[in-house]
Amino acid sequence: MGEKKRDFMMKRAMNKGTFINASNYKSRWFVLDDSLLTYYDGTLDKQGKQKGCIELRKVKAVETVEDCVLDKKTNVFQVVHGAQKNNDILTLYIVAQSDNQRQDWVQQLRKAAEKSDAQFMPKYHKGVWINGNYTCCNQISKNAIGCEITTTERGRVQSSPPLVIPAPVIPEPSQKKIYVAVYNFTPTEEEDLELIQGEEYEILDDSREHWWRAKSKTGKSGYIPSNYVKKKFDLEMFDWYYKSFTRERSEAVLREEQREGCFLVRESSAPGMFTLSLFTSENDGQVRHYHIKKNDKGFYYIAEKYAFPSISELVHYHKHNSAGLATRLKSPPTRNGTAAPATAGFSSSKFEIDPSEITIGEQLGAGCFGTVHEGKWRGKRVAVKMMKESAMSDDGFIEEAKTMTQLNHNNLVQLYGIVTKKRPLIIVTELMQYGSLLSYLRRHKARLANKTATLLDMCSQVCNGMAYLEKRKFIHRDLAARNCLVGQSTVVKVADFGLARYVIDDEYTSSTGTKFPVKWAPPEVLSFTRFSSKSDVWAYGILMWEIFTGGVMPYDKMKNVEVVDYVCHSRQRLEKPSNCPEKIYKVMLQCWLHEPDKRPSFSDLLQLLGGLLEQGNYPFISTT
Ligand code: 6XL
Repeated sequence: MGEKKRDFMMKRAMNKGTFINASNYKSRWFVLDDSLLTYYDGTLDKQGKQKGCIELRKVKAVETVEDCVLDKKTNVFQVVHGAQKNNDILTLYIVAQSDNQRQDWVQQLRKAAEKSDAQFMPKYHKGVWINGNYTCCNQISKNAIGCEITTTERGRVQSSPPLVIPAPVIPEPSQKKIYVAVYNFTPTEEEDLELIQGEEYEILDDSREHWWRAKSKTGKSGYIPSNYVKKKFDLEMFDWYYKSFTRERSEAVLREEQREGCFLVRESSAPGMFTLSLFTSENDGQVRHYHIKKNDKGFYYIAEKYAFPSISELVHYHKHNSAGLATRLKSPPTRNGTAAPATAGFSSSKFEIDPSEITIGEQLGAGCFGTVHEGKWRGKRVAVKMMKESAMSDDGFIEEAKTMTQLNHNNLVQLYGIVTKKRPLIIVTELMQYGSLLSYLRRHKARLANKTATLLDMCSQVCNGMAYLEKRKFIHRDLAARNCLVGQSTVVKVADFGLARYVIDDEYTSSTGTKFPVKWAPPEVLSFTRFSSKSDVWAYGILMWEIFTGGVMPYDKMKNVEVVDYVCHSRQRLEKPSNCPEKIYKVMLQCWLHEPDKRPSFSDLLQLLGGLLEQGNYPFISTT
C-alpha cells in the first residue's frame, strides 16, 4: 500500500462507558498506514499533535455500529483492539461524516489489519455497552462475548468456534419499555387493547399491578393484562421458556404433544440453574431432562464443547445441532388458547358483571352455599356460582371480592367478577375441567398409587398457590383436597380461598359445629379459633396426606371430638400412607408441629418439595 488514508472524524473517548455527555467526543485527524492507525488533534485545515495510535496487528474487529445506540449518533464504526500496555480489549468508536466514508474506512482498516496478521475475534457487539448492559443482546457483563459474527475481508471467521448461527437479536434504540405478548388477548371493553402473540408493545403506564397501559406498533393504546406480556430480551419472552414448571409438569405437557424435538427450558430446583426438557420418540416416546451447566467464564452449556453467553443462544445452537442431545430441538409445546393464564378480572375496569350477558349451562355441583354451573360470558367458558340466599353475608363479601379479583396466580382459581345488583349473588370464576381434587384422587386412585412424582407435583402446585396467598397475607381458612380443582394436563388450583369468613351457618363457623373442618384444623384453631398462614400450613399437611392416600378420609371413622383429643391432647398424628416415601412424610410431620411458629412457611415448603421433585431419579420415583 504505502499510501496513507487520512480523514477528519470524531472519536469517542475510551472507557466512558456509562455517561452520555457531549464532551466525550473530540474531532481528530485519523491516519491509516500499513501498520498503524494514528490520530492527531488539530482543525479542519491543520493536522496537529499526535494523540494516540493503534497497532493494526492488535486489531480484533472492525465493524459498523447500529445507528442511534451510541449517544444517538449515526455513521459510527468500531475498532476493537488489544491495548498497547496490557493487551486488554478496548473499543474505539469513530463517528464518520457519512455512511460512504464509514464503509470506506471499515473496509480499508480491515484489509490493512489482515495484512498485518491481525487475529480477529469470532464475535463482536453491534450495539454498545450502556447502563450496565449491551444494547444489542442485553448481556450484562461488559466482557460478554459478542452476539454477531465478525466480518473479515477474507470472508471467513478466524480461530472460529463450532459453527454458530447467530440468534436473531434486534437492538432497541431507546430506553422505552418494550414488552412482547406471550399470549393473545381479546379485549371485551373499549378501554382495553388487543394483544397478538409475538408482537411488541410499548408500556406507557405500569403503576397498576395487573392492568398496564400499552401502545401497539400501529399506535393504538389501551389496557392489557400485565401477565400476558414479558419484557423484551428477558428469558420469559421466549415461547420455550416455562419458568416455574416442575419436572413432572414438563413431562405431562411434552407427553401430551408426542412430538419429536418438542422442548422447553425451566428453572431447576437449585436456585439460578436451568433444565432443558426434551421429548424424543425413541422407546415409544420419552422425556429427557438436561441440566444446563455454567463454565468458569459464566457461559451456558449442555455439552461442554458448545458453550454460549446466554441460554437463548444455547437453545438456538441446539436447534441446528443435536451435539449430545437425544435429538435436535424443534419447537416448544403449543400454548393454545386454554393454556393462557387467567387475567385478573375480565378487563381493566370490570368487576361488576351484567347478568344478562351470562349464559348458564350444565350444573357442576351443589353444596350448602349454593350451586355451580358451567357457563359463558361474552363467548368465554366460565364457572358460575349462584350463592344461596342468606348462606353468606353479602356486604363483607362484595368488598372482599374486589381484593380477590386482584389475586392472580396459576395455581389459584381466578375470580373474574360478581353480580351484586340482582339476587342470587353470582360469582364468576375460571372453569376447571376435571372438578375437585378429592374426586380426581379417588377416580384415579389405582393409576396414581405408585406415581410418586405425579403426586409430589400436585403437592407442589398447591404449595405454589398457597405461597402466593401467604405472601399477600391472605388466609384460606378451609384448605383441603375438596377445595382444590383439577384442570388440563393435571394442573391443580386452590379454590374458594377466603370465602369461609362469609359463611353464615354456625355449624360451619364454630369449631364445635358439625360442619367445621376439624380434621384439617391445628390445635390453636381448635382451642382459640386462631387462624393464620400457619394454620393453612397444617391443613396443607393434611392435604398432602389426602394426595398420597388417594383421597382417604383422614383419621378414618374417628368423630370430631375424638380427633381433637387425639391431636391436641395425645399429640398423635396421621400415619404415613403406605406408598409414601419417608422423606415426604417428614414434610407432613413438619406441617403438623404443635407450635404454629415452628411449622415451615409455604415458601419454605416450596423449596423442600422442589428439592425432592428434582431428585427425579431417586429409587422411590416410579418412571412408568
Ligand atoms: C366457604 C364454596 C366453600 C367451599 C364451592 C366450596 C366448595 C364452595 C370454603 C366452605 C367454603 N366447593 N364449591 O362453590 C365455598 F362456594 C364448589 C365448586 C364447584 C362446584 C360446586 N361446588 C366448581 C366445579 C368446577 C369448577 O370449575 N369450579 C367450581 C370453578 N368444575 C367441575 C368440572 C367437572 N365436574 C365438576 N366440577 C368449587 O368452587
